[in-house]
Amino acid sequence: MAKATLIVPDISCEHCEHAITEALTPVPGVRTVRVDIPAHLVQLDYDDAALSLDKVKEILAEEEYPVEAVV
Ligand SMILES: [Cu+2]
Repeated sequence: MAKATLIVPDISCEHCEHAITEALTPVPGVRTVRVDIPAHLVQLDYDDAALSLDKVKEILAEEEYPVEAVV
């Protein structure tokens, strides 16, 4: 298990939260997704044996929420 916090500047409202949650929750290896709208963050618990952060970034970029940084 691993945790990551992704900075996603384009998160602005509940629509964004919903879109990101819907995009990531079904991905194999994702355990929990939490979106912090005012902080523009996605907090992820995931299985790093099954899923890479590069894949997560790719999925978010496809949803038009590019990841600025991982902290
Ligand atoms: Cu939004």
